Amino acid sequence: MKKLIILFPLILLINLVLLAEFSEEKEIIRVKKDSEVVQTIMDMNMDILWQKQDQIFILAGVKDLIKLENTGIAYSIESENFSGSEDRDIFSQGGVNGAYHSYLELEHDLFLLEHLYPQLAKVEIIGNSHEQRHIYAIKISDHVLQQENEAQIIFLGCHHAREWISVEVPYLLGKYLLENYQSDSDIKKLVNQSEVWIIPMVNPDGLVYSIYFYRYWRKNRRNNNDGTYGVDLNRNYGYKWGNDNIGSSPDPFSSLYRGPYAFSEPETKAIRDFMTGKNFKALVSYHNYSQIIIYPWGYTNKPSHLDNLMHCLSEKMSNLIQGVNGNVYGYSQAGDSLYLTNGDTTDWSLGVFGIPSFTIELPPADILSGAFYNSEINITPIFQENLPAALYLIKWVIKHYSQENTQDSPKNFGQYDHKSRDRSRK
Ligand code: 0X9
Ligand code: CA
Ligand code: ZN
Repeated sequence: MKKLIILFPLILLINLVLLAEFSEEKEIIRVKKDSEVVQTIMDMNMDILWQKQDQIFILAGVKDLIKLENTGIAYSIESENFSGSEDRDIFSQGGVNGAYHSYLELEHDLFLLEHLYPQLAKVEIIGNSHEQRHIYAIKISDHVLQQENEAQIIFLGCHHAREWISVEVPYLLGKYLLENYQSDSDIKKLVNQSEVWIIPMVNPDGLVYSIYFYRYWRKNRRNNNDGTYGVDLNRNYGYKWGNDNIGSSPDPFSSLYRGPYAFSEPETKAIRDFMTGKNFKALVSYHNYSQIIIYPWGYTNKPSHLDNLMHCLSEKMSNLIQGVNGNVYGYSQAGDSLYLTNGDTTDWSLGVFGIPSFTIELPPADILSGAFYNSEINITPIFQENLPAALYLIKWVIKHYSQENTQDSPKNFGQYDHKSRDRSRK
């Protein structure tokens, strides 16, 4: 009996340790969708992967499963059905994550670009992650070492660790501009008249963790000192941060944990300080998956003062993307269609700098087509289909902000101002 009494707390302790140990392993679960279930899941801020018809697929940790059990919502574990062949594919071409960039490979390749194109490319370290990895930016412009009065635009990738394709698209954009500068007069003109800044890997610690330990990791690797790790960097920006708990969580365990305060993370702080010293005129943040272009606001479904402009630019980009491989990328205001969130990059860049800002959710379209996985052979076509849209936006910032157009104040967007559109049309 005595033994049992000692044993009980011990078992409890072991269980707690095990729970903490495994708290980062998550399962893909499926629940039947009805309005009550949806509400419960939203309230719990669970990591929704995909919904269709009467089904919702969720990435759920131990704590989520316990909560679900308590609510009595029935679920089935589906993880095995999604450990797809795409995953095995990615290791086929060597390197730690196949043809995708690891942190060290990106570092190497960025410095290689600088080495090959010293007149046009300059690598900068804009900050360090929790685990002391560098956050790299590459500037692409003529007279790259000088600060000229040119239109600046920024492309970001990999806020979320598991979204590997979001590193490749901005990196390949930079490489393309450099490699085609001499031979393509249009590219030369773009590069000469603008400063393109690319930060392909905002979350290096998370990416490393996703490669070596847990493919579905989303957040950074802050030690939350309660057995959990990570802040969702796309909930940690300082505009309407923590506005409510819809799509953003105060719970460190959650995949959508927004951190203890706005810009608590070295990674988001690096972006903030970097952008504050510049004069960017547009921002694109690449994510995946969904094939959709979304623009602020995300914290509310009310339209912003740039709603018409961002709608028009998204429409144009969507058409350009579709023109390449026929893939359809939808577009709309984030809070209007996808889901409400707060503290994301684009709400901050619109809210603080007043610039058109876009989240481009790269392929695949849905979880059945691979969710966070894109086969290595799709890296190039995904980049290619996104190239004309990126070039279009670079052209747009040049057109609207070149010295010849200095009379254009950021609040006067000419044609876009007068276009009124029907917001109910989708
Ligand atoms: O939830 C996000 O951070 C983004 N989607 S993802 O699946 N890549 O995680 C979308 C952010 C879009 N912005 C807002 N909805 N505010
Ligand atoms: Ca220049
Ligand atoms: Zn993302």
